[in-house]
Amino acid sequence: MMNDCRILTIQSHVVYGYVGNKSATFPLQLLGFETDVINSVQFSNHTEGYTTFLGQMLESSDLLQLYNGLNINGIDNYSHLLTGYTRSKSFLLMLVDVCKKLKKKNPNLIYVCDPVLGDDGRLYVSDELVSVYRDDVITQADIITPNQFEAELLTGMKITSLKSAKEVMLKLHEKGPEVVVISSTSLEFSRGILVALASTIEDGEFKCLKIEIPYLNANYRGSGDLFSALLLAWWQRTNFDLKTTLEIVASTMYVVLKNTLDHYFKYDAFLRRPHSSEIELKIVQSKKDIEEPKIILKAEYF
Ligand code: PXL
Repeated sequence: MMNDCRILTIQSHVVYGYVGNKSATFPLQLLGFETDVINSVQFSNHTEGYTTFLGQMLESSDLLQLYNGLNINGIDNYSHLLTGYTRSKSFLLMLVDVCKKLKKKNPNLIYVCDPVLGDDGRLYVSDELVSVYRDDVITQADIITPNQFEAELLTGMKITSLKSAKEVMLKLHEKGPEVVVISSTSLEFSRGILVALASTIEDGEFKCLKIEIPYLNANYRGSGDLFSALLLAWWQRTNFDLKTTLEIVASTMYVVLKNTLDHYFKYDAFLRRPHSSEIELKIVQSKKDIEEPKIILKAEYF
């Protein structure tokens, strides 16, 4: 089954650090997936918290050219498509086109889309992307992984309780995705806990899960990209068991973030807030935890 899997991941590349494809590729390979990579940008480092970032962006016409090369050679047969942070509207629209072409070639292709728009009430892409994700992108997606802010933007609804979260998730399902995962909500923030939520519609039945993840306070970047890659991998590896998938993904995330923070404190005894360059995800060092995860966090239906 796994032998038939080949993923196309279209995300950022950074020279230093771990966001986008740098965060997703190694874990996907460790978990046994053939992983084909298109870098939507190549930057020196991620865009938050460094003095600058320099590099190149792939144009939408470049993306089409890469797709055409695969297509002409007949090597455009993918079981999964994974996309994340995208900066321009034209690139995002081309991504939708490529997705449709790949789905035509393989109608069973699973498209996992992280609709990256912002966090904590702040957009970090242009606001013209909101309607493109809402109307063009997530209608093609099989699995989406918005955070709370993104889920609210995509539905125009607020999440203030588990009940309102359910309504938001149902509205997102109505747009097409079979699986909706809200990768973090602030519902239990006062207790120092991030709550992730996941839902499916199975034989007409709407099923919702929640999992509590202890909050590790640091300004990580790329954790959402690791989350969506792990979700793709474990959804497939568990043969589409959402509860086990959520438990493994949340447990792995917690351990990788903990390893990252522990590594920082090992080398800096002053307990100042780490600079972005000091808190890049420790993905390589977490190899064993990614390959052989232990379920330390349990999900519950609600
Ligand atoms: O999804 C995180 C991400 C991806 N790509 C680039 C980024 C970031 C977060 O800062 O800067 C280029």
